[in-house]
Formats: sequence, C-alpha cells, structure tokens
Amino acid sequence: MKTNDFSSSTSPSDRRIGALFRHLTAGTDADRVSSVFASPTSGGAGGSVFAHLVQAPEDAILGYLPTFSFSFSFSFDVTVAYNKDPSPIKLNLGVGAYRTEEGKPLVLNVVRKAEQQLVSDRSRIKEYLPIVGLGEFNKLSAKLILGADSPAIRENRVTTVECLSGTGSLRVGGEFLARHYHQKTIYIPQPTWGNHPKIFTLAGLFTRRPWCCPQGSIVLLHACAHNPTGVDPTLEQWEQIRKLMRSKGLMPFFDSAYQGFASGSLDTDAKPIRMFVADGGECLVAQSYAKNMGLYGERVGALSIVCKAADVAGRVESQLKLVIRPMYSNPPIHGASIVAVILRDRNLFNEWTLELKGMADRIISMRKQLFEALRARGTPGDWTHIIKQIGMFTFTGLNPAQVSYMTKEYHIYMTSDGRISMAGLSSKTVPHLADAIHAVVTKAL
Ligand code: KET
Repeated sequence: MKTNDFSSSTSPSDRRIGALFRHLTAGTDADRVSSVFASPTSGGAGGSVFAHLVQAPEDAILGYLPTFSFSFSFSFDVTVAYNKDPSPIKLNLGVGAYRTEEGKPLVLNVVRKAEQQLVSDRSRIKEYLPIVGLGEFNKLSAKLILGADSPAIRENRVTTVECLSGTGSLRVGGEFLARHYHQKTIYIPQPTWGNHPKIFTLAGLFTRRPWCCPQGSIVLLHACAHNPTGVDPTLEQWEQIRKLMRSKGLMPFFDSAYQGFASGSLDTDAKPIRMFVADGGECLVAQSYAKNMGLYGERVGALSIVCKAADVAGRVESQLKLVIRPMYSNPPIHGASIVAVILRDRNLFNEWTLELKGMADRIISMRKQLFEALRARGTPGDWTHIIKQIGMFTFTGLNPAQVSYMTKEYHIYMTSDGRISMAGLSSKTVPHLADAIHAVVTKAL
C-alpha cells in the first residue's frame, strides 16, 4: 500500500489516516508533497518560521529587568546579573519574597507539619480536583478573608474557587467580568504592581488609571500593603472610599496578596474588604497564600465573588467553571491541601498566626533599623516614609539612575522604580544599604 492509499484498506484506523491525508494534501500537487525539505516547518536548510521574533524584555520583577532610560540606555537581567555577581556583599532586594535574618528563603514550620500529615496519609490520592478546586480549601479561604461570622457566607451568597495563586485569581476574575459584567473597563491604581495591567488586558478588559471612573466601572483595590508604595488608606479613608464607590455603583475587585503581612494580624488586614461586604453589596476578592504562608511556588490562591443572593452566587459559580475549564481545566491539589490542613486545625492555625507575625515583625524591625542607620549617617532628606510605609516594600523615592549606581557600585539589586523588598534585608545588610543610599543621594545623580 502506498502512503496515500489508506482508503483501500478495510481497517478503520487506516481509513481515518487516509481521510486526514486527503485533507492535508487537498490543493497540493504531488511533487510538493514529496519535497518535504522545501517546507518551512521541516528540518531542511530553510530558516525558522519564528526567526522574525524579537527578544522579549524580561519581567521587571521575576526577571528583574530594570530598563534604565537615562543618559545611557541599557537594560540587563538583574537575576542573571545578581547570580553572576561574585561580590560577597551583593544584596537582592528585588522580588517580594521573605528571607530570614540569614538571607535564606523560609518554609514555615506549620507548612512542614501539614506536609508531613499529607504524605503520611496513605488514603490520599492524586485524582483531578473539581474545576473549582478543593471544596474545603475554598470554604476556609472565604472564612479567612471575609471573617468566620460573615453574613455573606452564612447566607450562601459567596462563591469561592481555587485558582493559581493571586495572579490566577485575578486572571479568572478578570475574564469572568469581561464576559458577564456590563462595563469592560477596570480602573487600576497608579502606581500598581506591574502585572496588573497585563493580567486584565489579556482577560479582555480595558485598563485605565482612576482619574474619573464612570458609573458602574470596575475598580481594583489593594486590600492592604499596597505594592509598590506601602501606603494604605486609614479605616476612615476606606469608609469614604466605600461610600463613594457604592454611591457610583462601582464594582470593587480586591487584590489581597499580603493578608497578615501589613499589620501582623490576619483580621486587621482584612478589615477593608469586610467593610465592603458588611454593606450587603457585591465585590470580588483575589487571595494569595504565596507570601503569608510562604507557598510562593505552590501557586495557591482563591477567587471569591460576593453576590447579593444565593441563587446568583450559584449561577456565578457555574459561569466561573466555564472560564476555568478551557484555561487550565482544574487547579493543583497539593498546595491547597496544605492550606486546608492548617486552616482547619486550631493548633496549626494559631502556630501559623505566630509565624506570620514573626515575619511581619522582622520586616518592621528592618524598617526601623534602616531609618536609624540613615539618620545616624545624616543622609539628606526625610526618610520617615521608611517607617511609615506598610508591608513588604519600601518605595524609596530613588530614581533609576540612583538604582543603577547602587547596583554597579554597591552590588544592590532592586526594581528600577526604587522599590526595595524589606523582607530581603537583615541586620547585617542594613549598614551596607544605608551606606549605598547615603552615597547615592549625596552624589546628585
Ligand atoms: N498582587 C500583588 C499586589 C502582588 O504584589 C503580587 C506579587 C501578586 C498579586 C501575585 O502573587 P502570586 O504569587 O501570584 O500569588 N508580587 C510579587 C511577586 C511577583 O511579582 O510575582 C512582587 O511584587 O515582587
């Protein structure tokens, strides 16, 4: 039988291959079919069909690629540069990931304990989770962010789906809104986390800065520990924001990536969200366990949509499934199981809150130490924002030229907007950072 002679076969699979062959060769003469080496996708001498692609820029945070646009313009990958830098005093303050006093990544004790429990339980299986993820994790996550006594939970008005950490929760929520909400524009803070505009644009929404939000628009709010500024509204200001937003029929979409990291208390950091839920209105909340449980690489998060009625919440969930299923089918099981073990067990939960407070306190102590170190050096300028700002980051006010100078001369790596991760500092490295800041601000760059 010739290669293209499957049709004469009686075997069903040969007949299917024959049909496929006829489709592929329709409109193509036999000579061209035989000269496969002339084809652009074959392994022949021709160039790649992707040859026209330009090198895409690295991500500003995860790729650490600050692009400096001053007197001489160059860009480089800070991770690569940091890793290549042989200097013993090099310091990476780029990504918002917690480090110990020794500069090491931290796996929480409670996480280790929960993982022990999980691996020793032989009844655990690796079947697919439902499209909405682990049910118990979803319930516990809603309670964690909205409060155990939340009327919205009691009245079954909340739908929660497990998503791929904070980013995945924002992406799923964004696409849900793009498909079903009457307004297609989301107003995002300026400045904000660099990934926000990209996530929402790809989800199908238009992104704008919040100069003037028309009636009914979606507004993205950092629930606490605003990234990158570290400046949060007071509760009184949140109340004004709530009243204003509700009066204009705006839809709040909270990004909660740092619950517990701002104040050290999970409940305190959730207060702004709970104020909005308490008024009986609707909102979306994207939760991440990357920072507060140190589960960065496990990609554990949740999207909750608070609705006005239980039947609406049920229909919302059915539509969320239609967003998720073709995107990644269903979420991973391991990280969500770790979170569920910790949230369901009173002892583990209490231990977690202590460890979380420990991380938050260490960051606050770094703020004080850096502030004192600059004061001791008589560094020009008002540096009180270092102790006033909240959460993982300090928005130093250093410009890209100053950041570049600190990288070149002091081996200190950070994003080009002058954001430093306080969680990457330690008592040992504070003097080095203070020396660098002092040098750079007295140099008039
Ligand atoms: N929201 C905010 C405000 C945020 O800072 C991050 C991560 C996320 C969501 C997403 O986190 P996830 O890991 O998807 O749960 N920010 C740090 C890491 C990153 O850029 O991915 C950062 O700013 O360094």
